[in-house]
Amino acid sequence: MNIQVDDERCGSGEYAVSLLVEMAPEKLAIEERVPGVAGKAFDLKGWYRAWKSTRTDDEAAEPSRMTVEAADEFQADIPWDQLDQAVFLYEQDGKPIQKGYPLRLYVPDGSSECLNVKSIVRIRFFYDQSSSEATYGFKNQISVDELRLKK
Ligand SMILES: Nc1nc2c(c(=O)[nH]1)N[C@H]1C(S)=C(S)[C@@H](COP(=O)(O)O)O[C@H]1N2
Ligand SMILES: [Mo]
Repeated sequence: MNIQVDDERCGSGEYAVSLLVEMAPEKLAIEERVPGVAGKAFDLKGWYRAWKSTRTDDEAAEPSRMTVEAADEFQADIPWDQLDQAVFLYEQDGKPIQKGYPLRLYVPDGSSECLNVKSIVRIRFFYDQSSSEATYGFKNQISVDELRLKK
């Protein structure tokens, strides 16, 4: 299963988890960031900067937030400054993760454990003026604003 990556300024791509792992400069035991959880993870911001460096010369510009979307349509929208310790869990007991396959986010500095999104299929980076609060929930719960737009 591939993961779709979209960056508002640097375009899009689709990657196997193994390729994301290969790109990531910092792999670690997830216990180092999330005590009590076992397995291998890679650092989000390190991976993101490595990915971005292949696509733009403007590496200084950092996103304001990241959203992740799951196979079950759960999603989370997280301000960039909550993501310094964030990791993606990709392997447990030498195998792809079973709970949360193919990729699970953990946000140790995040405002809620609900942000630890399982079964990620899409990762998006935005640069707009965002709220400083993280949000999460199921995609098909349409907001009032969206209903207004659709009439
Ligand atoms: N894909 C997906 N990820 C998800 C959820 C979900 O419903 N779907 N629930 C979130 C919520 S609300 C919590 S509290 C945690 C629960 O993690 P656990 O299953 O490891 O206890 O997963 C989060 N990640
Ligand atoms: Mo939750």
